[in-house]
Amino acid sequence: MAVVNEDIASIFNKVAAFYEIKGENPFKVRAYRNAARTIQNLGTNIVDMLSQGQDLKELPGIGKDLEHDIREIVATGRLKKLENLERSIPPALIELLAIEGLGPKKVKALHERLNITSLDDLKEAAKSGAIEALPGFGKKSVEQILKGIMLAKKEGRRFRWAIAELYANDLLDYLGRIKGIENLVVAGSFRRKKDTVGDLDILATAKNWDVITEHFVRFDKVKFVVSKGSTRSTIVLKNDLQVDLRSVAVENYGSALSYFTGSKAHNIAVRKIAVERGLKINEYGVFKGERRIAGKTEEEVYGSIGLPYIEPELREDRGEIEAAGTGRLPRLIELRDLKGDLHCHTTYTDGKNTLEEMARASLELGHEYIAITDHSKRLTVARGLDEKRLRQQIEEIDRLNQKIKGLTILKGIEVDILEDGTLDLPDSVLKELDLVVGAIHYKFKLSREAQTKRMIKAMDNPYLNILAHPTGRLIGERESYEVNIEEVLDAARERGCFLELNSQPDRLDLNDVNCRLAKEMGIKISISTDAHNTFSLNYQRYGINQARRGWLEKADVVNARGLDELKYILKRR
Ligand code: DGT
Ligand code: CA
Ligand code: CA
Repeated sequence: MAVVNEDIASIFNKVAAFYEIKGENPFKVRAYRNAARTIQNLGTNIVDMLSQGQDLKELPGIGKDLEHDIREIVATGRLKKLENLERSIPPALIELLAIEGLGPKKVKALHERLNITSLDDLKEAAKSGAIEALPGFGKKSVEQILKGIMLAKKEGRRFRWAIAELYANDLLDYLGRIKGIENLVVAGSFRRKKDTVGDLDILATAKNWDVITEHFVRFDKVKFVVSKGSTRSTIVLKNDLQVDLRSVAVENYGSALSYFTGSKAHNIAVRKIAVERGLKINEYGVFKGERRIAGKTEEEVYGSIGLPYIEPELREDRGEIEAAGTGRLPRLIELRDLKGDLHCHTTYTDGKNTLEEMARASLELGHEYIAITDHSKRLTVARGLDEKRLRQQIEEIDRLNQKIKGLTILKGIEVDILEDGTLDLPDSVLKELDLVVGAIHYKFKLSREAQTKRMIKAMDNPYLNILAHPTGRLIGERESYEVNIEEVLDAARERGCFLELNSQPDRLDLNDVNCRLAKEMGIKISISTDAHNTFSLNYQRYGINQARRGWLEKADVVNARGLDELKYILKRR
């Protein structure tokens, strides 16, 4: 049974919680919790990293001991340390520990004095007044506990697309091996490549449906089975991701796929057109009165209402149906259109691979060029480059460009945008570079006005080519900063500046909607990885997903140009 990141994270979270209840050193508790978070958000399988011989200690917060634990989990699926801890504490207490406002001391007290071992016990005791009567608890903490219970039970957690993909691939692999499966596909927001997904909607056609269902509910990452039926089953995975599996008849496959791909708004708009044409569309097909006229493929379904096939990424009812009707659908950018990467880091700053390793990995991906854009000096935690070290890097790039054939390494920098909008390095150095990427790494909380001004001021510098991760969001962790994005886009267009679509799975910034806006305003986008190691040079595919959702075509993308053309457009003014 393959261990996934979520298994490791979940074990570490448990260790942290048990330590906490036992009153262990808070340092140890934090170390495990941080490690769990790092692993959960990784977007790369730890098992793959190990099999590729990568050093886990390069990951933030993973030291020698934690690496040792991870290797134990990967090798055995278990952690002895946790099992020893588990024997010493009632496991139900962990659930209580997750309630906001309930620390380990209180959980212990509730358990010992009121014998509370579940959320339901807790709720009952809170309502009956039993908790309020305990020393150390009052009206306020009871209120807080009740709110905490609600939060704990609240659904609505969403998963980054890249995380969902790990599980989706696993499931497809697993189900795909069953004899009798015909079609098998993940529909829903996953197929539309939305940046986050609420759950996975798997659609399958098969003759022996019972066998499939039995296999499905026995998937090794199942936490619990919600329902098991003849046409639909639902499970919740260990990481709390819900998965629906639906069976459809093979002749309905197209209409079911189109229905369950959504979005709901798109479906509604499609059905409206059907009604205008005297047709009815549902998951079972397209009907004219009682007669079924289409439904085997999605092309058939769209064709029945006079439309060409619409790519799933566009199905958000954002004008795609009108565009399809008038033959104006975009020809969406594809991964293979990208000729290089314009944002990455090396061991000169906080990258994990050397300049040469990054270059060779890029060559291997079939790139024509890669721009090295390490951090600038203000970012001291990343050992940002000052003039002197940047010049050393430039020299190394010159040497490597002689040595490595078939790839051009471009000289760049990810220069910090200072609080007043000036750049962290003088123009005299910037002008020697092939391109300058500018980014904000501090003072995220400026007023909307000040932040907008800061970015525009940065673009006033004629050497700034690309504004990196322009809104600063971290999916599920940090909102975008307050900024007037229309004003920033306007200023970018006036100044001949480009914006980045950062492909890190937790950034995807600009997002789909803003990419579309940029395109409509005539601003070009750089789909780059911000890779800090050779592996994440592969992340461009996540950026491509969002670019496609943002209607981008080849012509809208800076790094879909060949080297000569790129160099030409990088010369501002
Ligand atoms: P999610 O899971 O929140 O990321 O978003 P979706 O789009 O995957 O939504 P989900 O899982 O609730 O449903 C999957 C698809 O099923 C959805 O995209 C369209 C279709 N669907 C679900 N409910 C309805 C509905 O009430 N009406 C219509 N027309 N379609 C629906
Ligand atoms: Ca879904
Ligand atoms: Ca669903």
